Amino acid sequence: PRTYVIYVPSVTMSVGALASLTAYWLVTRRRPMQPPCDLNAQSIAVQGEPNWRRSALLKDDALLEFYYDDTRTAYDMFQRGLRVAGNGPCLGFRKPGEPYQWISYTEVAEQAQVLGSGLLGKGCQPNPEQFVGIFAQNRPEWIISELACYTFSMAVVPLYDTLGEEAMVHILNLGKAGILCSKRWRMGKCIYNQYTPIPLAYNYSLERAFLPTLPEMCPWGPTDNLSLCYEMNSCAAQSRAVMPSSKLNRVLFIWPGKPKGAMITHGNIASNSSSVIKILEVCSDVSISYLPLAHMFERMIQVVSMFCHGARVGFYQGDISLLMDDIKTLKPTFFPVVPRLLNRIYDKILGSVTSPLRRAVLHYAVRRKQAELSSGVVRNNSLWDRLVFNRIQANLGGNLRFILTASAPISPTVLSFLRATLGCLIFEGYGQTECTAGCTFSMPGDWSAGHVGAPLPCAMVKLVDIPDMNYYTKNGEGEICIRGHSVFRGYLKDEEKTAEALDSDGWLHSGDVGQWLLNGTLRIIDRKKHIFKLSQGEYIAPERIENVYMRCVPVLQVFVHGDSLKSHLIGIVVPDPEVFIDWVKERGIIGSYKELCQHPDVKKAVLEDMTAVGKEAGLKSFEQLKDLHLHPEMFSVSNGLLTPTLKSRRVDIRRVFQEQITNMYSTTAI
Ligand SMILES: *[C@@H]1O[C@H](CO)[C@@H](O)[C@H](O)[C@H]1NC(C)=O
Ligand SMILES: *[C@@H]1O[C@H](CO)[C@@H](O)[C@H](O)[C@H]1NC(C)=O
Ligand SMILES: *[C@@H]1O[C@H](CO)[C@@H](O)[C@H](O)[C@H]1NC(C)=O
Ligand SMILES: *[C@@H]1O[C@H](CO)[C@@H](O)[C@H](O)[C@H]1NC(C)=O
Ligand SMILES: CC(=O)N[C@H]1CO[C@H](CO)[C@@H](O)[C@@H]1O
Repeated sequence: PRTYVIYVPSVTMSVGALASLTAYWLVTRRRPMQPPCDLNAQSIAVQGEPNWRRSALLKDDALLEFYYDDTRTAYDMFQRGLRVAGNGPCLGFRKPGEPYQWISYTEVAEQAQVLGSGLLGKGCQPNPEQFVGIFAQNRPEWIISELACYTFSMAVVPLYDTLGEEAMVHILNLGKAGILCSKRWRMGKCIYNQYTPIPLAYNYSLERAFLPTLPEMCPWGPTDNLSLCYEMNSCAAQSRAVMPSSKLNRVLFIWPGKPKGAMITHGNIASNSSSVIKILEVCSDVSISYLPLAHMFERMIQVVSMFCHGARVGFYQGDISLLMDDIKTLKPTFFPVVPRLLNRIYDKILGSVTSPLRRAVLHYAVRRKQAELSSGVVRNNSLWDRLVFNRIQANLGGNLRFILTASAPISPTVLSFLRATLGCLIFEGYGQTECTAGCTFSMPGDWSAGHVGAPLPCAMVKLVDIPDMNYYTKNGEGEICIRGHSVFRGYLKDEEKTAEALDSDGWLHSGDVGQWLLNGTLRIIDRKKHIFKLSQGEYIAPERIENVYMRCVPVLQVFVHGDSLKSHLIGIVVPDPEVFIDWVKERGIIGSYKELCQHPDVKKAVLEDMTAVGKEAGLKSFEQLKDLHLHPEMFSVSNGLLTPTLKSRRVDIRRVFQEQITNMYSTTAI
């Protein structure tokens, strides 16, 4: 199910054929999409400050707080969907090889109320100080549990296993949370054993809690007496009146890898999502849920464009290798993605075209479509779609209207290629949990790549100088700071970290370095804290890795480099002149210091030694260098590669070794 088949018939054109094709083109050519604002001026300077900008979609400096007057919380948004769709399908799930089954909006709302009443019966308090952890895979029950909390003003703490046990227990303890946990998750048991102030439901199978199979026992459907529903139903003797969350009530999100709970309010959610609604001005009707619900990005997409409009969300079967099959069955119109997945689709498409002729046709077709795109035409019914691309589109269900990519940068090549081949709108967003996932978003009609669009209407973006790194706002570069309705309220019970992230004027300091482009869009150019993500989403702290490698005998200095477009690390190593020649001699190679630095076998020996040391020190495989360049000259203050405090000037090292870095990435297999 995961192979992409590309069908490229050889095209022989007679004059007659050309004429009929031209006629066909005239009929099917779509009018270019009208962008919502001038694409050469997508953001506007605030108070005459060119580095402080807001969306060009706003009339003035007043930021957008909500879109519909009656939807100021995530609860309101669901209620709006309920009014629009009523008994229409809301949440979908499927068993292997079967079609999707749907739970309606009405059922979801009822189940949420029963579950919420049950939580109260179990001792939870109906107020925003009550936290409820949800620890399960993406499933309808996740959404129902979440809505149950919002129905009674409780705060939700999404948990996921890569957070680590310690972080989870820490956060749960901070909030004395109740916890709803799926039995299937191994980690659930550990958490349950360590942490039990309000053990809500470990022994109940969240998986099967609500499936409508035994209506006489419980109308919303348990299948056995250990089911959550049964338990909740008996606790909830009678269902309680709803006490919905208010705008300022919290929803907690945990910062990946660190035990910090970001306090997001319902107002934050309403603002970010309304911004996106405002930009898209489209309402999509089927989406697939497979990205972890504990990540803000995925949560927002669902609350937002989906529930608020009464749309459907289908869940994958829980196995990422079956995702493509789920997509083909569900035929989503909206597909939220992370760049890694788009990269995989791109590789698959290219990999499936082996003959040179087909490849030439594919590339030619892509260029034709890209030319159309640059004039604003997005379609899937051009001649080239018929000939080449519709087969590819069919593998993604054939109904896609738009794709949203976020969470890491995507390579412009991949983005432009897929915009052409998939024939649907692909938007790129930039943001982080602390600003409710969204900060900037690419404008419809702007199909250029290499930037992350303009500020969303709910927030302003300002750049500030970073003298250490040579970024100055006078050059249009600096740290990206965000202020507005989508910015969070701080970290839970952690004033110090909160003060680091939020300054006294309410600006969130993102740690990313950005650059304003002339047309008012933002480009991400660097990272302030020396932490970055690899393309598979792993966080890398290069200095920690460098400290490990410094223990290697032949290594004097080392610089670890990675890139969020790449999946592995490479390095620049300065060998220790004192020991290097002897160390290499022991391995049977003789030469001068400079010669040895160029010797491929020497490089291999150094890399092996470093890998062994790294392994011993507990570096994970993705934290190990996969290639390196041996450099015979020390990094020093005088050659500008060290700071006066003898720290690496990372930006400068990267610049000086750009050529070697590019070479290493082009030769190391991934
Ligand atoms: C859960 O089940 C285990 C054994 O299966 C039992 O020891 C424990 O008391 C149960 N917990 C609750 C809350 O029912
Ligand atoms: C649950 O079901 C089992 C067998 O299906 C039965 O033995 C047990 O008594 C039931 N427990 C309750 C509380 O109904
Ligand atoms: C083209 O896109 C529309 C939605 O915009 C969709 O309904 C249709 O099925 C798509 N066609 C193909 C061949 O993908
Ligand atoms: C905006 O500017 C960038 C950088 O100059 C460019 O790559 C991009 O194509 C521009 N976008 C539009 C829509 O002109
Ligand atoms: C779609 C959504 O609701 N949240 C978005 C907020 O904005 C950013 C774009 O900047 C998106 O990436 C988020 O998904």
